[in-house]
Amino acid sequence: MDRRELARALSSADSITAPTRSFEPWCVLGVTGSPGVGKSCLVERIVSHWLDCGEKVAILAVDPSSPITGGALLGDRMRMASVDTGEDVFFRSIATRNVPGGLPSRLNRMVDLLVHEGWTKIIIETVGSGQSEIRIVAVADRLLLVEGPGRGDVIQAEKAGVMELADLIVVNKSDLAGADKVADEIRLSLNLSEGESADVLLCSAETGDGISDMVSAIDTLPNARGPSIARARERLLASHQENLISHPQFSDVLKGLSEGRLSIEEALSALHRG
Ligand SMILES: Nc1nc2c(ncn2[C@@H]2O[C@H](COP(=O)(O)OP(=O)(O)OP(=O)(O)O)[C@@H](O)[C@H]2O)c(=O)[nH]1
Ligand SMILES: [Mg+2]
Repeated sequence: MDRRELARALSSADSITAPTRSFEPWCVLGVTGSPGVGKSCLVERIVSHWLDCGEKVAILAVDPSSPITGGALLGDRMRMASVDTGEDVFFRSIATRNVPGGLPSRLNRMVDLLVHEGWTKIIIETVGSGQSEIRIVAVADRLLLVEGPGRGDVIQAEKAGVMELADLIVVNKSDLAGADKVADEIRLSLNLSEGESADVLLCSAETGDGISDMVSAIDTLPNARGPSIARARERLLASHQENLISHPQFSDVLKGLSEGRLSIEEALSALHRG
């Protein structure tokens, strides 16, 4: 499949029939964090490390929050990089609009196709820490949470449960004041939670400080960490929800429920049949 065929196949993900990928070796890195923390800049750094190691890297940017910092710029940079590196980078941005409840399974199929087509590392970048973003990143084998100084949304990420899912947390923009403090706060709140917690590293996508440590931390993460349970849970919930939504009777049952003809129990049992 050439790049154009691949792009076309990815855009009709429902018809993808690639075999389910195996989980060894790991290949999908999820990158999440609030808008503007530097996810795309970090992704670019990670990509260039991996290219040096001979990987073929595909990047799926889910709903880049801003066309300037998120989608277009990264896309252009990646296209430029691919010219230098013999077409070993593939970039695609994906809108979450009009995919009610169905994005995680769609992403899964896209990843299966990319792996089948010989891409050895896939990065999924997504903004934010809400429930739907958690579902999206639960597709990934490893999850990087990016924070930044002076943002005050550390607590927010914690609330939404992203910290629990993350395998590694990096505080980017370590060249700016306040990054150390944010890292300390995160470590503190992780210490309060149960179980083995993720490492917290400082780095700067701007200066390159800490980047190679971050990449080797990603590459050498132990496979069976606590968060994989949390992530399995998200995967399970996402596919359960998708099964409900894609049930042929879904809209009828919804109508019955809204008109009071069905109770919740009746609605659920109707959707569990067939
Ligand atoms: N000082 C400093 N600025 C950075 C660093 N990393 C990224 N930036 C800047 O932060 C801004 C946002 O960077 P992006 O990589 O686009 O951030 P993002 O998280 O991908 O943003 P969205 O995709 O829009 O959510 C850009 O202006 C970058 O130049 C860093 O390490 N230090
Ligand atoms: Mg971005």
